[in-house]
Amino acid sequence: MKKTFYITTPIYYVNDVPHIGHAYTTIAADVLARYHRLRLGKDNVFFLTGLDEHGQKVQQAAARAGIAPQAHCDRLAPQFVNLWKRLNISNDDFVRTTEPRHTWVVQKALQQLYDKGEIYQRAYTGWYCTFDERFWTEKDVIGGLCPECKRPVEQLSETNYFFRMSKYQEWLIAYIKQHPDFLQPRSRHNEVLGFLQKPLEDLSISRPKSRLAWGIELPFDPNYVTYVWFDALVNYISVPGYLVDDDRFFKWWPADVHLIGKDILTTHSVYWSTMLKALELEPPTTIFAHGWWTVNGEKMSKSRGNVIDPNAIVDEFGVDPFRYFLLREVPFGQDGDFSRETLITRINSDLANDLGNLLHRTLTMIERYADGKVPEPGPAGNLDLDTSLRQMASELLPLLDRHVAQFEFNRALEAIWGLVQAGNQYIDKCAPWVLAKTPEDRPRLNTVLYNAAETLRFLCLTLYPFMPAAAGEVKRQLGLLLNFSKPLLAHDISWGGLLPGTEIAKGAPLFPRIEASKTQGETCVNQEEPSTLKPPEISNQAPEMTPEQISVEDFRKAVLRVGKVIAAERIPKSTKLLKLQVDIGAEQRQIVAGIGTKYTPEEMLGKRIVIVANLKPAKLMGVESQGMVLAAGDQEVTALLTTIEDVPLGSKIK
Ligand code: ME8
Repeated sequence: MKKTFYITTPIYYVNDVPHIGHAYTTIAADVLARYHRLRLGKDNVFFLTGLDEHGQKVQQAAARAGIAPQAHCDRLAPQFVNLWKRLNISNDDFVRTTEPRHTWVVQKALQQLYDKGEIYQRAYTGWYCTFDERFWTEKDVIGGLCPECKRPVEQLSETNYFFRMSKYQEWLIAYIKQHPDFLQPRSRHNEVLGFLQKPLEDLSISRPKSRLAWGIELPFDPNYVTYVWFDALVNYISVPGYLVDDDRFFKWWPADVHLIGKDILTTHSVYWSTMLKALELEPPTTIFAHGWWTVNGEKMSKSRGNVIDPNAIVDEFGVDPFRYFLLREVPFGQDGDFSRETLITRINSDLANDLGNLLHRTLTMIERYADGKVPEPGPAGNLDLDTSLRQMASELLPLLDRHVAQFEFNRALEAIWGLVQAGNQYIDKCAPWVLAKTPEDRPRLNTVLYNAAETLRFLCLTLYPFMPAAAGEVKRQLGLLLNFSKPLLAHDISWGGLLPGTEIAKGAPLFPRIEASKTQGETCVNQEEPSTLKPPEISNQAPEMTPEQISVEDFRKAVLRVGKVIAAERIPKSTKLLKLQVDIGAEQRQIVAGIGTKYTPEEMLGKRIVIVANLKPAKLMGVESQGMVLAAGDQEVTALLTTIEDVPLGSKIK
């Protein structure tokens, strides 16, 4: 493994506030940075993000706001800085391209290239797209529109400075072919090679001040400013110390990963690589272009009014659910669609039901059965169960190393959730609540509790890069002594690292369930509002209720939830009664049900049922029942109620 890791995000334009797309790239980069800090230590990782403050887009946005470009940048920059703080982004530096430490390097690099004859001046006539800030040739333009953004282009004749990009075309093709990991995912590698089949032109790297004043002045001609892309790309070398501090610079360069969206693949793979070649610097190891987010199936745009503000999502759902969703929902190279419904489903099923439940039930049992301290494990009784859990935990980190190296965040999270589910199943199968009843089973109970807690320790470690706040909370509640900024040592990642006697501090549920019904309820209210609603006096004519009818309000008083039977046994001396332990997501219920003539305890195990969850607890044959199972049958039970679809445990029935 390489000793250092340098990762960058694009530097975003300050023409508007950040949105979910910017958050996506930055969160992904943060996960990689945190992951590598866990493996290499914090001093060997450098994570850079920042802002692209020059160019036409920013100048126009400032003009719209009626203020000077620099004032506009100063006004918007905190929106990015604050959002990254809120999203727990652990960047090591934050560059703004108007800073002297950057502009100085841009000018030096330009001068070097000019002195070497890599930059020359010539008159040029072409089709200019203001939005993309670039010229197109006659053959590129279709019907007077920019081939990229489909906006109208205008013919411009200008004398500009050009970088001899064309002379590196053959070199670049060969380099890409020889370095299959340079452009990722594979589809992007092919895309760029396809693009390079057409002759590459030289790149205009200047804009006359008469047309655009907001930029870095060319060091060799005060009538021009630098083209915004030439300026912006240089941030990747200016910040680590190019031409300023060789030791620092070559500690980091070549960058390991430039993480970008697929929209800026050409500028990075073609412009940047050839610029670096001309500067006699190595290209970055990998440029990874991820996919594009749409919202409810539509392109995000201000005019559609569907731009997702990450702050609003965080206000409503929290930081870690947002981070988790973005990386879990869609394979990293592919496009994805954002909707509240899918976000809520993920939160309820993966976070509240699976992970939250594992933590909650483990800590509850350690509190209840072991005085709130992680017990000393007894001898392993049921060896197969214990061994497979232990093996799965021990193999998790090497597996994650592979997924993370391939940018497979969704598969990494799937692998982590494999262990979450294994932990829950382990508890279901070992049934600590049954072991707790017999003093002879105490050693086995201790082993089971220890193993569940140790599984959570592995989860805490591996979840940290993805959900740092949640991992911090698991660490606190489990009483773990972990330092996430130090590289993991062998004993951290070997089974048995959790110290018996560790005092736990159970807290509030890690991820409260989101009541989807609340959102739907609000929508319903809106649907009833139109003028077709009957005026109030007509409601007086509503038919009277018959004695056996109840109002919808009466029905809503019953809270019905989906649960899963995780343990079942007969109640001694009763043929009819079964005692069930039912998992309803955020909690577990003991329910005594009169279904013993129809079902055996074994048949009930794992069954998905529906319970009345707000029934006053009652005792049946001396055993407490905290709910009621819904069943069909006039006299005898003939069938239990379940759901057709596999819904998250705890889902409400309406
Ligand atoms: O292009 N889905 O800045 P920019 C996914 N300043 N990612 C998205 C997205 C979406 N819908 N929208 C934006 C620039 N992004 C230049 C970069 S780098 C030297 C200069 C993300 O503000 C994605 O990473 O337009 C994309 O590449 C980037 O924001 C573009 O940000």
